Amino acid sequence: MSTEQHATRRREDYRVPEYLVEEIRLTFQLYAESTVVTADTVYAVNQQSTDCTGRLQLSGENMELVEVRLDGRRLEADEFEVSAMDLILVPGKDRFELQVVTRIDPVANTALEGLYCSNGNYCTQCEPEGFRRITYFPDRPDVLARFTTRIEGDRQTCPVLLSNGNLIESGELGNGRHYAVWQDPFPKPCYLFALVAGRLVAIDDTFTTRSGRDIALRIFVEARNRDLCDHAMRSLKKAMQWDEDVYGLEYDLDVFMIVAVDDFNMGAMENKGLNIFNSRCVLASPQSATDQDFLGIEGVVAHEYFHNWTGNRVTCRDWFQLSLKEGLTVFRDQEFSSDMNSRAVQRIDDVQLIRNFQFREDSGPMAHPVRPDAYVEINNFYTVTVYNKGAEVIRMMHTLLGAADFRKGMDLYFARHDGQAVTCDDFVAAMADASGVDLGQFKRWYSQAGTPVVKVSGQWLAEKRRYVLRLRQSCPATPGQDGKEPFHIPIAVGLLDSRGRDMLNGDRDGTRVLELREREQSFSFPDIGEKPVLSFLRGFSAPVKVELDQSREELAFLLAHDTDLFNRWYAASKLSEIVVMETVARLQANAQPVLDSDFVAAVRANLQRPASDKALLALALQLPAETYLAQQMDTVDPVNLHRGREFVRSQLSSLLADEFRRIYDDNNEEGEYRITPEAMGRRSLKNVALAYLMARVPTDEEIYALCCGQYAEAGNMTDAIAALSCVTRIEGRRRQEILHHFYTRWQADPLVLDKWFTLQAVSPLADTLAEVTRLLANPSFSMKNPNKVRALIGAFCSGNHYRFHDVSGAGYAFLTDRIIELNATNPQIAARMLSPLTVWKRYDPVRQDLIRRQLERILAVDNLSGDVYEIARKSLQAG
Ligand code: B3K
Ligand code: ZN
Repeated sequence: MSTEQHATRRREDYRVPEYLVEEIRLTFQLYAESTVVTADTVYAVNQQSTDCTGRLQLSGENMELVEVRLDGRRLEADEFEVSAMDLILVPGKDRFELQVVTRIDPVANTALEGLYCSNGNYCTQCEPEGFRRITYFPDRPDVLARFTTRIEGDRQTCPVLLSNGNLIESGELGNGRHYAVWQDPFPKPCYLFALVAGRLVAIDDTFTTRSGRDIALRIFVEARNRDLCDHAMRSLKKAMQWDEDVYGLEYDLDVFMIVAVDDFNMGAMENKGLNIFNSRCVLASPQSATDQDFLGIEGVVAHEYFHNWTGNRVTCRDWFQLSLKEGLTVFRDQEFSSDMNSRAVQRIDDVQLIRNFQFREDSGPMAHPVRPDAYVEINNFYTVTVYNKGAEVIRMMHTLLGAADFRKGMDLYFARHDGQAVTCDDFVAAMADASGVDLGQFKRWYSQAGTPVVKVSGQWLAEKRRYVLRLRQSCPATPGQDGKEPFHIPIAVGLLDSRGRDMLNGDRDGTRVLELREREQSFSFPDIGEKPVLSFLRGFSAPVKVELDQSREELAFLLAHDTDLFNRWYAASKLSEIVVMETVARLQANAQPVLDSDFVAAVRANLQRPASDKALLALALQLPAETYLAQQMDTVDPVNLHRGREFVRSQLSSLLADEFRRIYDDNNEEGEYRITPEAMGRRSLKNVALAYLMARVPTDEEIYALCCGQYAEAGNMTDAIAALSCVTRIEGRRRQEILHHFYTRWQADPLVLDKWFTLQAVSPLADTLAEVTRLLANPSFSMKNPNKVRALIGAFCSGNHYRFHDVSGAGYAFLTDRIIELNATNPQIAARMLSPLTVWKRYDPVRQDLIRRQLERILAVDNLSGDVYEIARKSLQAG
């Protein structure tokens, strides 16, 4: 397909809309393959607009236009222009009502944007540009309208008919059909519109707001899932309470609804008053969900709920401002989860995501600023940069302003912009105005892509009793941005004395926040009477890479003593990184690998120390992921990387077998299953110990039996999956038996089967690709279901670095075949799957060549979607 069809949109081209919408009344006559949508819309010229073309341009895609009426008069074919992407007419008046009738086919809609069917139920996904697949409309977030929605459907197959707002009418239509009318009093952009119809049951609860209003809470699921909603409901109520307590924000409608559907492109969607969720982010029981699933559900339910204020009441002016709502809402859900669970564990998880994925994105061909300047397909910009780096940007403002002034900034933001569509500049202005802090330079975080590097050197001047810290910042070039201006970076530091006590009395318990603004800057600390150990970037106070020469002794000291729990983990992770990379280097030089005995001693000491926080110990014991370590190599060598990491794992396993066994036994008591931070921490420590015990080469028979016993007796999914995951890494008959057992036990539960697919896809065994290929034909697998695609194909290609990058190139060809297939059915998912191929320049010439050829094969496909085109094209251009 030619480049013109994939036009680039630019932030600088923004124009205010020429027409605004006062109200829209929608009528849906639902039929599986031929749904008729009548949209009656009142338009008025926007007084703010300086454009006076007189043309009304409405977006529309993938539907049949039945008729158009202007103030009741049916327009002739020559009175409007209709193309594959829009409908244009000249209304000739400043205020008018337009009726547009369209016909759509929800069953054929495999892209899962607009109105589609999932398991026989109707649902919608309109963000960012799905509403244009329902009717012709100004599908942009700065056109806010009051919506009234009438749904007509079959009573038998669609007893439940839902849309945004409040139910104002319902009744019978004859012929076995019925209707419901919903009205949303809050003006909203069309991306927040939602409709759900189907055979669903509701789980009900209520929440009383602090001003005393009773809100009806309802979670809709298929009847078979009725018992799996308690955790989601509890999470919702906690989120509602938290938003009142921390931000003073109350819910605004009388009812809040969540619907779970199986086929969904992402996690969930914050439609006003009617959130639609991937069932993966709602359904849970101890038997079928892991601790991570429970935490994930709590976080996503909260995230979507928090959008009601940050996203819905105050929305984005245009899609370049996506981080306005996403970065802020991710920050809010992270803080919520920190308050509900362990703050340090939450921070480590969030930072791992940044380091493993966002840093990688920032160093590849798709690198873009938190507020991008241009895109071909906006769906490609729902990224870890916009979401998670965006959240780090908000977090840095929180650090610079302090909690109290940050809250003042939020209050001012809502006071100024409630009911408006605004920009990231508006948000920062509210923060700056409320606090008096100058955030001018800080705003570069929104406009400059790439991960800044901070080079650190510290010196203790004994005779002056002074410690001096020299910092130098730089940022590598990214596509379209060669030179970068210095960032305003909050750097939290501590200095520890030889007994591990904080020497600074900073604003936060021995922590001082330095503000690095220049390319080079020195900071001086008086009254430092002994040589301190530097604890740098506490809590990961900025999303930067740190270059700091710290000896193993210093890292081991920090691991044992740092008062900042995050930095204890960081020291552990840095220490393991050094040791694994050393092993990899020896393997590359064909030298015999040896494990550093000081490292073993540090790990042993860590295991012997009384663990106050078991979850933290479990995290500190885990070696960095191969995808993270790969980023530390000049030329990635997947084979030696894997072997080196496995060598360290198996050595630790045999050298510390007794310690791991003791930890396992001490933490194996499983009474009634609880999802408290303590219980989760205990399970994760026990299961990390099990994984180490099972990493011994050759496998210890007694341990193998222990592991199989844990699988057979597990009363919860966390323990079952942990054991199964160890077993799937070891070849043999028992592996097949136990996998078969799991499949048979859970055949009827698609979410649990996703785990089964993933475990096989991430196995390091040699025939994994052959197994993954066979699994494509498993009756429980479907290319139409995004969860299955992610669980099997995504897990192999993004989660199995070693086998995916096999030098035969078979993994690359496999992925390319799948992408080409998905391009025709679900372009959004196809484009997501491309990500492991984008970083091809980081590999050796042989692999580079193999990947490049696959990218070229993708670009040669007829009818290539804009989604896939943009990523494949940018990846190749980087070459
Ligand atoms: N806002 C939605 C994401 C929509 C993605 C469209 N490709 C979910 C969320 O971030 O809350
Ligand atoms: Zn969001």
